[in-house]
Amino acid sequence: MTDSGSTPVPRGGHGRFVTFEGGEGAGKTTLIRALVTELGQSGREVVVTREPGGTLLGGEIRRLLLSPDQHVEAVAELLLYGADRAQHLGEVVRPALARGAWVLCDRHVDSLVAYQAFGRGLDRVMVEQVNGWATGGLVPDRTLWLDVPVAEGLRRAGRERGPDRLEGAGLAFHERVREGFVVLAGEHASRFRRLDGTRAPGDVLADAKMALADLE
Ligand code: T5A
Repeated sequence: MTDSGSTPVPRGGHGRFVTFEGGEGAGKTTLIRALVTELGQSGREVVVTREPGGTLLGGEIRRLLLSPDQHVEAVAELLLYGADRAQHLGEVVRPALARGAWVLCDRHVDSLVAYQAFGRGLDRVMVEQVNGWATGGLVPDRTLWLDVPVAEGLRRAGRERGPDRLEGAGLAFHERVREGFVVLAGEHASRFRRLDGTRAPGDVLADAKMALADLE
């Protein structure tokens, strides 16, 4: 799918671009792992990737962005996420879609709006522009938003390791991020599906499969 007016993206076969969004520790990685097994059973190619960090260049950007010791200006942060995304779309996502693969991407454009516009308070138009430059107008076919209460997500995320730079940004910041996802889900109702991330992993997987059924 492309936004009207942008360059059409060549897509072969039945390529599908599915993104997973939500606050910290929402269970995206856990869900994606379970979905790969299910989706791969039909013999289709499934590509699992993430932002930031889905490429070699992106891995370096991710390290800089998430290091708790690194001070990053808000606009620099915005542009680094944008740079990661542009590289990732060109190197991984577009080629996979052109081959007809399903691409499961842990975070994408909606994280930029939720974190950098709603969370950091950067101008939303500027944030959307960065997304537009980075993606060239490519829009996910479906976005699964795993919604969990902020405190629960932070508790889960911090259980196995100390907080990274964004996880340590404070409760009020993460409440604004969640509000961003609420707004985005309303604005993009045709591609967004809200999943209750507090349900057991097996139930979240069943909900996700239902939310993707019409893309098959
Ligand atoms: N960011 C990213 C921006 O600010 N702008 C952007 O444009 C982009 C793309 C990325 C950071 O960058 C920010 C957002 C982030 O702060 P990250 O490490 O990729 O950093 O952060 P997360 O995506 O939040 O990764 P997490 O690993 O913290 O969260 P997940 O993947 O959502 O959660 P997951 O699956 O690892 O699960 C976390 C824990 O919860 C348990 C798991 O076992 C695990 O212990 N769990 C459940 N427990 C109970 N019930 C369930 N249903 C569970 N599912 C998982």
